[in-house]
Amino acid sequence: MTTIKAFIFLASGLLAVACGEEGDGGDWTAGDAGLDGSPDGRPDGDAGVWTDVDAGDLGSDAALDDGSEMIDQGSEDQGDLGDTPDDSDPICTDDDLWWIWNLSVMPPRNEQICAFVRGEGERVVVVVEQSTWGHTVDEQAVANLLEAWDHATPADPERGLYQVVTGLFGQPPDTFDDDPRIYLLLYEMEGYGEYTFDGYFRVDDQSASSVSNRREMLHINTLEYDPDSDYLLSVQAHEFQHLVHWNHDRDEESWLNEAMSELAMVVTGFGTDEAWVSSWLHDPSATLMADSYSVHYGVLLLFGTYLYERLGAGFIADLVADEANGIGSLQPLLSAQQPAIQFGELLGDLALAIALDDPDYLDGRFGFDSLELDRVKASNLAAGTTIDANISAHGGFAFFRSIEDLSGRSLWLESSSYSDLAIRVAVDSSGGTELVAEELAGETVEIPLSDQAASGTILWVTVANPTTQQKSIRLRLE
Ligand SMILES: [Ca+2]
Ligand SMILES: [Ca+2]
Ligand SMILES: [Ca+2]
Repeated sequence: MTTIKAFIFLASGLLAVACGEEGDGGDWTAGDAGLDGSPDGRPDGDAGVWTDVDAGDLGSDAALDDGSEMIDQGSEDQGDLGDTPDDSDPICTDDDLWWIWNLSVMPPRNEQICAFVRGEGERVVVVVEQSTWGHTVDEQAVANLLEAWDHATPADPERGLYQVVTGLFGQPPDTFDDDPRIYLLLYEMEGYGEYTFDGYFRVDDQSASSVSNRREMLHINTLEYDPDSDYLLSVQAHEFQHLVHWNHDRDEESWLNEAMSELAMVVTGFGTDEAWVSSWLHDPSATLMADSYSVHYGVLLLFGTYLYERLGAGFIADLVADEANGIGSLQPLLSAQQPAIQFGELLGDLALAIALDDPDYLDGRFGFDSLELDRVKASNLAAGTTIDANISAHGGFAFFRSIEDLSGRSLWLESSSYSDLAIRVAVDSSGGTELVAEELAGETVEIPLSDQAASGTILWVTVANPTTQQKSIRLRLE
């Protein structure tokens, strides 16, 4: 069994898991939906099984397998939604039925479950499925959730998850219920095949459709983790960012939206999605600007955190608020910085920051304050040997490292596309970090290294490719 943690961001349609049957996905329409899967504990590789599929009709009655089971919650019912039970085995009325996605089938099926309000805070309402109450969720867990959302996070003892997330990313919508609180619907989600899910933001709930809960809400799975565990609180911060992002920009590209949700995990302090980051550092081949079905949370967390640390909270708020998408949104905001920054430069600096993680060097742009990174996997650059490397398009990275004595040596780089690649050469020694070269030009470049020769010096060469085409580079140390 592969345990998967999944963050699901669903836009107008929905996504489905193809699980090796990607060809079958073509029957459905995804629109700009995005679904991301992440196998817990072994994040590498499996993300690719998630596939965008067409589900254009889902969310309407017509697409349901069994329309007869549906109960249309008209707006007249909304005032009664969210009952608090007054005994241990409350009667489930229509008002206590909540729409969910049954993710044990693909495409996910709209169904209803019986759930009751078990806790109300200033900014959050906790609703628990009847069969889950007393099984995987109890009063203490609900109390802990209210505390975490309303009052304190590991990052800030004075601000809860709600304030930390909205303070950085912006405000959530309040479309239907005139209630500014976020509803957490906790239940035990069945997995699909060998995959399980942690939670999702269901865009249907932000529509007026007959399968909408017409609430600002997040769906959280309590089957694998306690709802008040650091891990699931981190997931709640991640999903909450998607709800906030939805309020500002409904069609942002998955990778950028997910990078912000990963940043939400970092800034609330419950966790930093360590398994994904570690996975990427051990195999940094996944690209930054990947398609929605192949995003890698590790590199997205690094990117989102880097943006925040280098450019500040105002930049993040502006980015989420900007209706332009992807690099089309990032570049104008970067150009407005003093001095202006090119997106490619930023990726080049990020690559070296990942390699060195030295926030004390220069202005801190080559390190992370919030993260302590394992060493990224790098190709060994031995003296006298030539390395030919391809750098993937759409934000591919490559890392090279040498522990050779640099006395009398030069690094030779050869590429026909220097102006497109963002290359950084640096040494890391007991005397500290030193940037040796950046912004290289010319087809062949010699970088003399004798001045950098010192005992224990490590040479780093990092390359990032911000373009839409694969690039190649040749390296030689001699
Ligand atoms: Ca609301
Ligand atoms: Ca947009
Ligand atoms: Ca945008």
